[in-house]
Amino acid sequence: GLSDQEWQKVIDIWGKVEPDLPARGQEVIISLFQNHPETQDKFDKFKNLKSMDEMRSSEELKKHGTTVLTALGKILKQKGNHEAEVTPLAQSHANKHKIPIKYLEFICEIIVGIIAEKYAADFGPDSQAAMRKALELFRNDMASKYKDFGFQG
Ligand code: HNN
Repeated sequence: GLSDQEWQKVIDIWGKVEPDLPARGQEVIISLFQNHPETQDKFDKFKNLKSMDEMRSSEELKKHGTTVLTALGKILKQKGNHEAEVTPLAQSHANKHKIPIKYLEFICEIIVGIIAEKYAADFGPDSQAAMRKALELFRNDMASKYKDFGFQG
């Protein structure tokens, strides 16, 4: 797990990101689709978006980015006691959306990269390491739930 200090770093940086969730969420989803096109195929509602322009002007995509980062923020704020948040998410992402754990790795890496780019002054090496640990914990717990549900992930 993470130390109290590490969790504090995670909470602090998330506090900087939070006022900009729609913008950051949009960037995260677009970067995910651009760098890992196979992830876009998991969304019926976004399959039709081809060009960068179409992605940027999709209010639906921006809204989904906000949804994803809001869900992630709620999880991070639980500081590891996130069973109540993670279980339903693992359930839908395994059984309904069929999202491999690999895709969670992709998005976590993109999230760290975008925070580093946009909040460099507040996201030093220690904060970055703490955030990586928190995201890894989230992924591990998702993976363990996936197993319970019999989804290979
Ligand atoms: O659980 C649900 O189905 C509710 C909608 C939702 C939420 C709250 C989804 C979601 C959907 C349904 C979208 C809809 O119908 O509006 C789909 C198709 N996700 C996906 C697909 C892929 C996906 Mn995710 N999500 N999500 C959330 C919340 C959070 C969330 N999702 C994630 C990844 C990496 C992928 C693969 C492309 C993802 C993450 C990392 C998070 C943050 C905890």
